[in-house]
Amino acid sequence: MAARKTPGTASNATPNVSKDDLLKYYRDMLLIRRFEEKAGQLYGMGLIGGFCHLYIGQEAVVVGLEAAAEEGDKRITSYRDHGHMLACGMDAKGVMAELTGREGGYSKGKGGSMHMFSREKHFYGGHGIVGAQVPLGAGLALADKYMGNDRVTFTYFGDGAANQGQVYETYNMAQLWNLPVVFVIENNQYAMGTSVARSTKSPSLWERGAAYGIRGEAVDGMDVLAVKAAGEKAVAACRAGEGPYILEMNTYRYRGHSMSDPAKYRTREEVQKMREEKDPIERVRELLLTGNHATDDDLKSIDKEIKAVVNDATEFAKESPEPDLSELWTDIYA
Ligand SMILES: Cc1ncc(C[n+]2csc(CCOP(=O)(O)OP(=O)(O)O)c2C)c(N)n1
Ligand SMILES: [Mg+2]
Repeated sequence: MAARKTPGTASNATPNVSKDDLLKYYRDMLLIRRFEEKAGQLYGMGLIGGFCHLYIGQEAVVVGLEAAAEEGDKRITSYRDHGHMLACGMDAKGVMAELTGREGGYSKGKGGSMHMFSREKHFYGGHGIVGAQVPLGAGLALADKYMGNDRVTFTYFGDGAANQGQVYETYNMAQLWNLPVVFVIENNQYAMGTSVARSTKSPSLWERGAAYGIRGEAVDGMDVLAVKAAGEKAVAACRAGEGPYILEMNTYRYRGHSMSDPAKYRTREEVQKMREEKDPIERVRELLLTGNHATDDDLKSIDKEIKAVVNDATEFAKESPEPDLSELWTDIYA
């Protein structure tokens, strides 16, 4: 068995990539980073209630996989979901307004951080129960198989969720029925305050698929190009009718588990080292600069553009009213 992979361990050769693609990945990752920083600030100011799980540090995973996706492909994830929404093209305004509980939000201000959906972008949430989205993701893939199209579902879950029984029940059915689902394990090394080393006996999570005959691989989840290359391989297998595929993304979250995490289970130095040595946005920035694809000034103007998008989203959210009290009686099963 392969040794446990640390975040940032290379697993794929760098694929050829165009200047426009690099600029797009840079923009998309930066949008997530700046949006999440703003969400953290608004939470601190009391403008966001309930739970709020930031995605900062993990941006290359969704941006790389969205680069491997096609129109009509589906995605479903956990509560750490704002990055997934932005990466699949959902509007920053609607996401921010939902975080702040406003009428203009994706769930009319009644869902909050963990409960947003977009039929248009094929984004199926946003799930607060750890692992619950895994069988649902296989169900989405079953629907596509039943309809006879060649769509693929990306089903994201964490290293903590990967120890749940329902994940393995799902693996069994997905392989048995040959479902077009890419299981994406976002191994950010921690489940709340519990490190993978403390919770997990087997050295790599993707290899557990072998018990069901499911192929997979570990990927440097801090490298958007490696993520995209692995995503393309997985998606091609699914579209060719070869059944499910597991991608274990070795990544890292810089912030606490949620906004109320005192982070006593790891050192500041550990986080600092990851930020300095493996940051996914810095990596693309370097490629853009050293490849002479962009100048410092070009990147500064992209930064400005992204800040404006996030500020507009914040203004939109603040100006959007809270839902009317009568909304308490709508959109419910009763
Ligand atoms: C069934 C269930 N058990 C426990 C919790 C509380 N809980 C929320 S997140 C979490 C950790 C999950 O970690 P991981 O799967 O690694 O995802 P990450 O938060 O790192 O993205 C736990 C135990 C929950 N929401 N649902
Ligand atoms: Mg985790």
